[in-house]
Amino acid sequence: MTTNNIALKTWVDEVAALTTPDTIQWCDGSQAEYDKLIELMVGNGMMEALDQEKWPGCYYHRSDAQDVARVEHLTFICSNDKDVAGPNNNWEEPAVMKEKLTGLFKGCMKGRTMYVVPYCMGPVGSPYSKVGVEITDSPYVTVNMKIMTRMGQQALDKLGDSTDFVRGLHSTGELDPERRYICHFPETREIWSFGSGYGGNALLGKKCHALRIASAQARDEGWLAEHMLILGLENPEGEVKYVTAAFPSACGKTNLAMLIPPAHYKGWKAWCVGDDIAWMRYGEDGRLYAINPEAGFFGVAPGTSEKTNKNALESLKTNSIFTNTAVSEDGQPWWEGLSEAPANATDWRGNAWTPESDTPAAHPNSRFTAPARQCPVVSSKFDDPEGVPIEAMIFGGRRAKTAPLVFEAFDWEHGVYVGAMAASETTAAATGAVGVVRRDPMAMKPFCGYNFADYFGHWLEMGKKSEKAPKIFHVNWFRQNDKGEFIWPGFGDNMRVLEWILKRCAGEADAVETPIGHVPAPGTLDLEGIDIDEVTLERLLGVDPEAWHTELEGQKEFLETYGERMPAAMWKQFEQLKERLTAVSAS
Ligand code: GTP
Ligand code: SPV
Ligand code: MN
Repeated sequence: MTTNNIALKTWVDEVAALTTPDTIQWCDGSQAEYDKLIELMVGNGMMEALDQEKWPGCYYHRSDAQDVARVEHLTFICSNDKDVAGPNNNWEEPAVMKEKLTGLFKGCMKGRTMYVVPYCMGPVGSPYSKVGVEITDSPYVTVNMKIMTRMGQQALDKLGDSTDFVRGLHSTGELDPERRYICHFPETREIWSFGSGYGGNALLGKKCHALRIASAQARDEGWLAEHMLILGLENPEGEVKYVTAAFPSACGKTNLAMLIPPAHYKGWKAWCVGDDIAWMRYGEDGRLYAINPEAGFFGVAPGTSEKTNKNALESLKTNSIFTNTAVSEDGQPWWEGLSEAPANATDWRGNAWTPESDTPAAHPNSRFTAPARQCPVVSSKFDDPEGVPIEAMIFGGRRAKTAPLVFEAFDWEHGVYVGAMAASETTAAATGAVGVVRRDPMAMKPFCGYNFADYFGHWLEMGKKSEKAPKIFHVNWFRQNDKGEFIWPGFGDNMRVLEWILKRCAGEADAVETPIGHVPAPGTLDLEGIDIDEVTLERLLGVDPEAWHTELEGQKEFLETYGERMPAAMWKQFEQLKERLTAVSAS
């Protein structure tokens, strides 16, 4: 590992002086280094080797039972001005937060190794990629970073002697939830994370850098950093069109990103560019291009099966890390929904488990970390420095009622409003209550590094930059009947909705205008081979004015929270929606 970067070396020295580790290890990102770290962790019990014949290169980690998800109430955006962080974020003055954190970090790596982990978000050769360095005392974090990012020497080479890198400081501390903070300093492009070893709290390249810091940087530089999958759809003629989709955590991005089209879609192929984050900017041709800043998947395990997501299962068969799933007595990872339950297993807490146990074997937010390159349908453009051109952007969420299966926004400005008003039932990806409907604008509620009012303003500006901006849609796979059952088959069958979306982009499908947007005209949504009766279809595509009037009240309340800062265009969209809804109610 070599670098002459003075700024980096100086910072590493400063951090070492503060945290006093026993040793410092600069990570080169090599396989040998990775293997040694795994060996170290298998030796000290942090990792367990899975059955190496069936799961070559796969290992298991059980995190602290109090440390199994992102902690939104302990996540802070410490911009200089509170209003810049906005009502959507927890805020503290940078100097005050740094003083508090300095106290926590002081001497925290005593007896530990400090790993210096340089990483590149995005293809190393892309001018749109960004370098970061995470300093961490967790070997688990270090090996995960190797899968999730382009890590090590390649990132240092890209950085050269530039001072332009995100500085991420991480320590697991004592894993005490009372002494846990995930803090971002957007102006100085710094992240300080203390007291957690889990996922989005600790793998700083992901949500902390690629979304919270990057969204603020994107605002300054005129691009977009979004919580979106990137998917290519190839038609039988071999033409590939790309879409992005923003759904909240655990609402179907990984699944949609590698979907398998239904049997009768002969000659159609779906290609995965990314499953969680998209960085987008306009190309010289005026089209919006997306790159995936990540190199791996940190996917939700429960529900992942041959039937729902075969490509994810193929991706995670080798060289993967399983966190908080269950492990069968013969060393197989297992989770609810994967297959028939093993007769005897150890659950995510480390307790003996059998199918008769009345608690889940895997934590609902248990995850796999798998290299994206192992995905059977990884896009040939995965490493393309220019990224892929986007036809359509899709917003969505988990809504039992109100939101129809799909609708198209009238134009960009309306589309921004639709994305901004997205709401979803909460999931196990963050600590707190599950199943409560909350507003999650553009699936960015936990990840926007600045004031949502300014963020919507930035989105509105992005639409004005080009005539060729993508079309905007909204989907909902999670509509339920009165018995609480999903009425849309979902998963691979979501292809049907994607095809309608692509047809709309090409001007090839009819739609019916409703107060909230355009829904598929009768007969334009391909329902061949699935059992959807008229009543169900009506429920799927229906827009209930009464439910939407209630929804309007929630939207108004939300807009008001942002006071004067909320762009006038958003209020205009609100008024227009209200008028359209009132008109249908009166008729
Ligand atoms: P994060 O990694 O947290 O950002 O989540 P994600 O958006 O990638 O969600 P993921 O694809 O992992 O799906 C989460 C859960 O939703 C899994 O249990 C899936 O089985 C389930 N799911 C995904 N797609 C569908 C669908 O179309 N219909 C239904 N009913 N469930 C789905
Ligand atoms: C999410 O919660 O949206 C995730 C998982 O993708 S984590 O990396 O923990 O944020
Ligand atoms: Mn996510």
